[in-house]
Amino acid sequence: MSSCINPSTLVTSVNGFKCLPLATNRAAIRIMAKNTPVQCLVSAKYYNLTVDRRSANYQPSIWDHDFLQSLNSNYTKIYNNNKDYVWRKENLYATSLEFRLLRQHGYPVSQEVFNGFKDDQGGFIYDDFKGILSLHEASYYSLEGESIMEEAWQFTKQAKRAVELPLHWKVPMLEARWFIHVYEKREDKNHLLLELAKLEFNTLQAIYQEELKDISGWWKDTGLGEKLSFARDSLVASFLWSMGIGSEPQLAYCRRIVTIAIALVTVIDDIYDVYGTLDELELFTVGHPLCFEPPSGLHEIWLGLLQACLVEAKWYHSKYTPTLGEFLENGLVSIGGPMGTMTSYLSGTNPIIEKELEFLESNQDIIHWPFKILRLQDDLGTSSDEIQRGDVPKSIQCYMHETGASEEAAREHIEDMMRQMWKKVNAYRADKDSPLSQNTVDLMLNLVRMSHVMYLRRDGHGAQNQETMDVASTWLFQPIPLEDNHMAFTAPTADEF
Ligand code: LA6
Ligand code: MN
Ligand code: MN
Ligand code: MN
Ligand code: MN
Repeated sequence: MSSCINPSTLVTSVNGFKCLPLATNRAAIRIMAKNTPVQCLVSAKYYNLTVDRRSANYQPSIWDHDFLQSLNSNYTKIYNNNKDYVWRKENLYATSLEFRLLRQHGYPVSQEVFNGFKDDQGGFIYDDFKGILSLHEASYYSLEGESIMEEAWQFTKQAKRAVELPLHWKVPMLEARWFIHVYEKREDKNHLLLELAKLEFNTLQAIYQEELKDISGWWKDTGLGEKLSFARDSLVASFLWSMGIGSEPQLAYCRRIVTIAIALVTVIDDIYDVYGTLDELELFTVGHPLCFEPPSGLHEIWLGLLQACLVEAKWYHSKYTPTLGEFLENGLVSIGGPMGTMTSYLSGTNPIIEKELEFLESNQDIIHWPFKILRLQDDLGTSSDEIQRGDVPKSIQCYMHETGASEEAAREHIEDMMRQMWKKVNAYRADKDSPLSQNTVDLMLNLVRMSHVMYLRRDGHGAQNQETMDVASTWLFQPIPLEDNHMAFTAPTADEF
């Protein structure tokens, strides 16, 4: 029996204090209740017999019943006694940890412990990341109907989202859509501001929709989507890229040209990757001006792209695995870095500046960094499928081949490479002596940012997956519902501003 209630197996540590857990305690009491009566029974059958018995002269217990009942330790079931709300208010990390551990071990603890961290607007007060992380973990122990815990999860989800992809790597307009969604939930929101933001978003979306209808007509006329059954029909995805690269309403022409370029380069890439024989591809590369006619000035850029695709096809057919460095120098061209940048610059800048154009054409290492990020991000999202269907080794496989690293380690290394490359891009962005204007740098960086959106853990460009449909739906197809009383919306007077 004693092994059932061995105290050393029952004592649990909560916040550094030892205490008996409630549930186990009850179990021990049940066991004792079942066993002790057997020992206390005296049978009537032997009542009158005189028996010589030994005595150990045991003294009555020095701890009588009343004494035992009077026991009252400050450390008993400590979670109920801890009313130190000042300490709580100051330490979201410790409160969340306490909450999570108590619930993990089956103790009742109220969501009200977080009340001290709520501000007047219903948000959470925090001053460090550890606190948010701890609150996020705690929120997974919530029960149905616990609104504070639900708010805690919603709140920390935003932090999780921020860690997944930083603001600096996000496309500004897509982020605005998310922020409207978050801001709308705030109790202290400015209704007028919110309504204006929604109207602006919806108006821009309506402009995009008209443009897309128009380009879709052009695309249908080329017949490329239907005739080339082996190739991806990426018109809508290509249009999303163009929206990210040039969001402003006045950049309609830029969006049109960029969409066409990306839809075409996607088809061409499939010709090189999956369809053409090596002989056909060599002919196609040399004779490409016969196949389609890019505006003069873009000839060189397109030729460079086709040549880079051909290099990859040759590597594939000869079963050659380049080093990561070798792959990247070629891969930044085959992914369309220079082509995408030049196309968006020429179609989205007015007037075109000779000095800028020369710099973009100069093919210097300094403008290779954003293109390398584009290539690395594409590989992170697409290379699992590519290797499966047969394709040239991409960054991940080149690095694995070069260093013997596992795929997981290679992916981690490549994510770190992207972050290091962004440091180069940041330095370039801040360089006052750069020949590129802020607008031009933004076009280029938004191309990179779109790659983070499209290829975050998946192939959002080529495979028509749920994530891309969600992006298309929230950004391009679904207007944001206005507030119920939007009919009462009237333009503010000058005084109100
Ligand atoms: C990427 O596909 C592709 F085709 C694009 C058009 C990406 C977008 C290009 C821009 C924005 P895939 P590969 C210029 O992953 O074969 O098949 O180079 O490209 O890895
Ligand atoms: Mn491809
Ligand atoms: Mn390719
Ligand atoms: Mn280079
Ligand atoms: Mn790819």
